[in-house]
Amino acid sequence: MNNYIIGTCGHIDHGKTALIRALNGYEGDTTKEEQQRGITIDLSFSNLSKENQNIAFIDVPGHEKLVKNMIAGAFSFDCVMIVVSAAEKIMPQTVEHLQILSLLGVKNAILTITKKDLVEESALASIIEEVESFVKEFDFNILFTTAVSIYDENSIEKLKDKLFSLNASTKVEENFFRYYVDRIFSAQGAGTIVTGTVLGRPIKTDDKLFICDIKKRSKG
Ligand SMILES: Nc1nc2c(ncn2[C@@H]2O[C@H](COP(=O)(O)OP(=O)(O)OP(=O)(O)O)[C@@H](O)[C@H]2O)c(=O)[nH]1
Ligand SMILES: [Mg+2]
Repeated sequence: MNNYIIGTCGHIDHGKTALIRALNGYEGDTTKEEQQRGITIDLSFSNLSKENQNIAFIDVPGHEKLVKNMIAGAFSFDCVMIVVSAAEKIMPQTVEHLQILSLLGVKNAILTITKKDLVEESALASIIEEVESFVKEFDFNILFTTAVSIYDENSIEKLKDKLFSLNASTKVEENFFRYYVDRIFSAQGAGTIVTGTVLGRPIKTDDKLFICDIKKRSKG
């Protein structure tokens, strides 16, 4: 199975969660608070698969106060789907998310202009151009740009086809060990023990690890 992780980013209400719902039928905003406020709060994980291809989606919140949750998701993106509403274009959290993703080293990007039904068809080309030229100021490798509306099934099907045509060679191959600490406990004689999830390059028994945050080498 060929796995590819695509994460969303973009300003609040620009249609990230609705786009994923249109692509795979998954409702990301499930908690009572999310539904009452009409915003995404927590990350959601869903997927779209065909034959031996699996596209995993991580949907992030756009609210300015929830940037921490966005960062938590962004760590594992192979590719970011930059979501920008045709009606509002570049907004503060569009910029903030692009800056964060650049800092995190995410390179591959898909630019999706959403809500195209809200603008005149004749204006769309110049909106796409304006947004694209802004995004190009960042150091992303833009795989493709597309304009969609959740009310235009054809545009969603076209996007799906493009997603499945992405080559797994665009997947980021990390050459370093990355470890998500899920649990932490202490044991007498051993000190602090952590367990978690390995991302990036695997390690072997007896390999030495340096923990950058505390500038110490691990034992064991
Ligand atoms: N007209 C129109 N409305 C849309 C489209 N896509 C999304 N919307 C509406 O825009 C609103 C916000 O959509 P969401 O998908 O929740 O936006 P979001 O980017 O996930 O928002 P946060 O996660 O809170 O940042 C909802 O009312 C959607 O129905 C579209 O293509 N056209
Ligand atoms: Mg959302």
